[in-house]
Amino acid sequence: MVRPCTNDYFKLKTHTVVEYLRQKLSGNSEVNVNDCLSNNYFLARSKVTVDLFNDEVIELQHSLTLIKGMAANNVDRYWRSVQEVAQQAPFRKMQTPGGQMMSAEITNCGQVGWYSDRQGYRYTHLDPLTGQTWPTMPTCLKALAVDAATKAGYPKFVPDVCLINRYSTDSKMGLHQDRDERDFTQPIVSVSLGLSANFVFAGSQRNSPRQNILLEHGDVLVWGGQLRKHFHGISKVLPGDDPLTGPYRINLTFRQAL
Ligand SMILES: O=C(O)CCC(=O)C(=O)O
Repeated sequence: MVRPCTNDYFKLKTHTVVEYLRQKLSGNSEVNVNDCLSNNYFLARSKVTVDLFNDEVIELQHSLTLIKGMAANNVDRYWRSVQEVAQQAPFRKMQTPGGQMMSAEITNCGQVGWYSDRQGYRYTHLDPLTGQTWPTMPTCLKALAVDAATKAGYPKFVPDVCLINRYSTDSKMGLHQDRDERDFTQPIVSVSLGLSANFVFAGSQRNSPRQNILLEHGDVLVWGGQLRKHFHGISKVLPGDDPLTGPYRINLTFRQAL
């Protein structure tokens, strides 16, 4: 079902203005009204559909799809699974090849895990911290990623890794490309839980024009196709105390790496 244009426009406009005010009030000095207005314009031009499961599927650009609140439904199961993974493979800070510490804490589940240290960015079969294989990807998390990818037009996506980022409110993630995978025809599926964040989506160059996308609890963002290697990052996590995750934002990034 495609919603009538005027409703979409009104709803998205209201949403954007409310979020702008929320970000301002919570001290996000980086947010500016032009970003919000252009985001609003951009959103107003997006195609919004509501599928059979009542998920709101917003095509922000061709190959960049936001599924609002999709993960909020079974979130207790997802959250339990994240905690079980973290018991076996604890969150830890990783180093960039250049020697800087990343500010988000990271773990993984799946056939491989994404890892970074002075030797470079790569996928490993064993967790260097524990010496064990990475925990198996929980079935419910894999199913969520496959469903989201299918809704976004990638029915063949089978993730073999889920990178889990844990952000406190002073964590960020600089603009980067995901390019350690073998098959760039497969998309990225990114799930947000807990505190909201400003996700920055740029182009094929680091200095390409940027789009700010507010990611809230339960949102799932999928990108692929021509945008698969576009630069992206997290500029700000909004302060708060989330009922599920407390002072953290959790991001689950599913990829087909092998
Ligand atoms: O936290 C996010 O939403 C983005 C994470 C990300 O870009 C990554 O892990 O490569």
